[in-house]
Amino acid sequence: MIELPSARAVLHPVDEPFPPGAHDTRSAVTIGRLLGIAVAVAFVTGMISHLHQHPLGWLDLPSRPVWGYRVTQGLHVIAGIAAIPLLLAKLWVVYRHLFVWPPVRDAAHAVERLLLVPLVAGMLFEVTSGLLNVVRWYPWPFFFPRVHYGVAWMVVGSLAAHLAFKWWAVCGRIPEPVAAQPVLGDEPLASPGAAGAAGAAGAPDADRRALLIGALASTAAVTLATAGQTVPALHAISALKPRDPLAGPQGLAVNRTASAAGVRSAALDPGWQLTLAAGDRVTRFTLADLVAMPQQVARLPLACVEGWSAEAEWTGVPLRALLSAAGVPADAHLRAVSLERNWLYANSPLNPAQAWDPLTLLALRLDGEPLDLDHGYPLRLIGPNRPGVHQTKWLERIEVA
Ligand code: HEM
Ligand code: HEM
Ligand SMILES: Nc1nc2c(c(=O)[nH]1)N[C@H]1C(S)=C(S)[C@@H](COP(=O)(O)O)O[C@H]1N2
Ligand SMILES: [Mo]
Repeated sequence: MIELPSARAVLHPVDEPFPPGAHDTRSAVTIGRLLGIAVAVAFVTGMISHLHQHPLGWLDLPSRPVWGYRVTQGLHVIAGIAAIPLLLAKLWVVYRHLFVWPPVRDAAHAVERLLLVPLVAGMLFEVTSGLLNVVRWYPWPFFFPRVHYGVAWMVVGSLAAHLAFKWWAVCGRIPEPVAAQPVLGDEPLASPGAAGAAGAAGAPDADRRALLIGALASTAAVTLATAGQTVPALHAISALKPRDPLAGPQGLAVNRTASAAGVRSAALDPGWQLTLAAGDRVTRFTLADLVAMPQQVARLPLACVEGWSAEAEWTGVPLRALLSAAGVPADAHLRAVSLERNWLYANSPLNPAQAWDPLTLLALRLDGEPLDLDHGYPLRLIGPNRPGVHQTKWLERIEVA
């Protein structure tokens, strides 16, 4: 009779032991903590971005600090990219736990293992979809931010469960049946430090250190290579910046050109006017009217949701000057509307704090020169602490929402 190898021997061939240190609980916790920090930063900053773009009726975000969105969304993409090597390192450390035998010990273990599916799949989805968005490749039919947002909750929920289960296990509340012990030189969860005593081959501390150094070095490398799209001090050394924020007309990147937006002739029309509509009170301003008004100069960042940002000097009419001239109520929520049509980012909301902030400008000039057509000529909105998608170009109307 031919003897078949046991399932366990197939999954864990006995003659291929893993280096003990790089796959033990301590490594899982060390890499897990770093990954946990990156996910926490990405989650919190992602929620802030969501609140900017989907304002709650009862919570108006402040218009300060000026650099608020630049920092939070810059951090989002930095933490998200840093999570990629950390996630790979974490999966490398723990993957053979996925093949323990028997696969399920009891009901609690079944739930724990089931929740690894949304955790691992969700993390892989978040980093893939986020990265593809940043490099502006949209291979899917769905609206990226909505799915990325939903999966963020799924990841954080299943991560909380993962941490609860690990904490429970590490605290020894789950008796570890012998058959379910991690295999091959690994140490039992409840007694970190046992691997050395088990007499396994290799030096666990050196393995662990090598793993940690490798993970930290690759995380630092991807961060330094990309973060220069938002951190000015890294601009020169970030060779793999997804976007160069300084490359474009007037030394500033362009997200969508006037031609792509289909606004060239409307924007260049000498009869262009800005309409301010508050109920049935409608006021119109020609370009000459706006140029003749007192001008305000402000250094403000343009901070794209995709994580690139740059500061520039903007000159224009403070929106509040027009609002008070037209008698718009101080508690009104407004909408800035572009000449552009049928596009998600052709208009943007302004809450009262943003509308009346003295730095919220209807900008006519960029770095001292008239706006380039691609930067929103004849008139664009630029305000403090706003996502780039809300810095509406080629303005046509400001209306009470
Ligand atoms: C998105 C983040 C994370 C993912 C995708 C992830 C994934 C995994 C997977 C697939 C396993 C193997 C299955 C198992 O042992 O149950 C595991 C084990 C483990 N994880 Fe995580 N994890 C994450 C975050 C964390 C964090 C933040 C910590 C703690 C600081 C942590 C601590 C652990 C521990 C202690 C183990 C058991 C390792 C062992 O028994 O040797 N994990 N993780
Ligand atoms: C690590 C886990 C991650 C979590 C928990 C997370 C979470 C979020 C959340 C909640 C949002 C707000 C979505 C909305 O406005 O409805 C968001 C937006 C965004 N995330 Fe992430 N994210 C993660 C990773 C990443 C990565 C790795 C990248 C890129 C490398 C990335 C890039 C983006 C971008 C570009 C947006 C803006 C989308 C838009 O408004 O158009 N994210 N993220
Ligand atoms: N009308 C209109 N305004 C717009 C956009 C757009 O697509 N249409 N893109 C926004 C986005 S996503 C960003 S990041 C900024 C970029 O401004 P810039 O092209 O002048 O750099 O413009 C914003 N204003
Ligand atoms: Mo943007």
